[in-house]
Amino acid sequence: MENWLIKQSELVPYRTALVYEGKTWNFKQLKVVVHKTAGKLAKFAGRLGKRVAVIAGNTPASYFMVLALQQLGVQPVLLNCRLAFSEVERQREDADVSVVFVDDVLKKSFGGYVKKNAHYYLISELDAILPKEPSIIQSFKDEEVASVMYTSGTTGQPHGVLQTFRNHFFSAVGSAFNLGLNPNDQWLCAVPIFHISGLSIMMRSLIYGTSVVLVPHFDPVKITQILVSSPVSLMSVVPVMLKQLLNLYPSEGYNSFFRAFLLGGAPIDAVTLDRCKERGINVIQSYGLTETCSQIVALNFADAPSKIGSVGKPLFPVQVRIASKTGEIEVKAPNVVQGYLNDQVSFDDKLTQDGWFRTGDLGQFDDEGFLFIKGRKDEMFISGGENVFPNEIEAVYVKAAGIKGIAVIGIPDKVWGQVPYAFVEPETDFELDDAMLKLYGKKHLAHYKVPQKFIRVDQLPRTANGKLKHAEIRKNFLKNNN
Ligand code: S0N
Ligand code: MG
Ligand code: MG
Repeated sequence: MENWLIKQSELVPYRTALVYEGKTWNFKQLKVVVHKTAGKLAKFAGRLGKRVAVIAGNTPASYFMVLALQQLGVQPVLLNCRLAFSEVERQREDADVSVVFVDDVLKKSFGGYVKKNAHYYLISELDAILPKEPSIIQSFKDEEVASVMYTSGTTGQPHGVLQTFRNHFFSAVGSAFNLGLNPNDQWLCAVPIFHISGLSIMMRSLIYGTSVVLVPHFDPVKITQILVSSPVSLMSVVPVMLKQLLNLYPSEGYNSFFRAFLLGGAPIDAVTLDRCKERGINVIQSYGLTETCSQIVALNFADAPSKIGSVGKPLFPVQVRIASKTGEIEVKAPNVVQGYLNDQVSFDDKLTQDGWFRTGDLGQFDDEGFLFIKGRKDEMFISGGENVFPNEIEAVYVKAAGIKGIAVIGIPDKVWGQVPYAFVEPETDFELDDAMLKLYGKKHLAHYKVPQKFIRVDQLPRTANGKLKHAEIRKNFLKNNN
């Protein structure tokens, strides 16, 4: 494939590529600024290695950095800015990365680490460097890794998902065949660019030659202003975002080019969707994973109003199957990644004998072929669009003083969808203090993983071979608290 950035700078040089807080870059300017960043990276020459990590904010600086690395044939590893430093370090080491760029907007959380650690740099440290002529790759190879993102699982540590240029390309194709493509489309990106929800907006922009409107933070008031006054046509959201935007929906509606919200990341309630329908707001529900480079199933404009609750039909390049009436969703598609970094065994474990990827999500097709999500095979739950794996939290807490056993459960929450609660078996005669337990969690885990409540129990229910019975704990808790 052509180098997408160079190609668009030739095909549509004067079309807007990026809008950020009143500034715009067309594709020609985007190429210039990205290649300049690539030229500055020459200073790190030998040290860049195969992969470079970016703790990205939703800013042009992070965006240019990700593209610059791709232009140099270096794999950008996008790290979640909400992670605790120990989590970041684990992923950095796993990815064998010796240079980490931290967006300056994250100075508050990471500034101290940048000072203390030789591997870490603020992106602004490049400002003073005079760029050299960068050695830009002329074509994107199908199987070359374009981005790496970490996802947790039910066993072991988070895995680096290896997303190739071909994966991104077919993901973009599937979305375009469904939503249609307008050369004047402007896609608002308020979801993090370190998630595939955000990065896929960037990759689509490069593949389609359309604009990204990037915002630094999810501020519903500011975003509503943008949706009213700028020609934004699409916006990706998770449920918590859509609900807040809906509460601010203005009587005059959004700008006349607005086409739809692309909703993904977590299931949403029917009441919210009904409220959108009453107001004539198009919501395209979708379903996708980091391992599928974003959506694989989505509704279309015609069916969305009548198929509330469904995530739609498999997109054009995608095959989905479910073995029984309600069962695990399995997928085969050119946008399914080929592996996890350093752990092909775990990835291959997720493939069926005939090569379909097992998602861990449960689903059901209706008679017309629309998919409905029916839960999870494991204990994973979603908080504000972030996947949370209880085993990861439990593994951190069993190391804490005074904790003999711990089970973490996703409990329904009005704002976030679900949040973690911990059921704790204290060591005998040990006084556990909630504030200390929270502090301990915040030191080792991203804040959204830290249990909101710690409930003492005498004994956690376990199977004969010692496995925690999460379902039983959840059932009992909900029964006693409803
Ligand atoms: C919802 C967001 C924006 C909330 O973050 P916000 O408002 O920036 O919070 P802060 O001001 O930083 O913090 C305030 C307090 O709130 C806590 N907090 C923040 N986030 C969460 C959370 N998720 N759960 C629980 N608590 C949270 C903070 O910890 C803080 O508390 P203290 O002070 O105690 O620290 C933010 O969470 C967000 O951006 N969420 C969305 C993430 C996302 O994009 N997920 C999608 C991941 N899935 C995929 O990428 C695959 C699907 C996909 O590709 C897709 C998804 C959606 C749409 C389209 C697609 C597609 O297919 O293209
Ligand atoms: Mg440093
Ligand atoms: Mg212990």
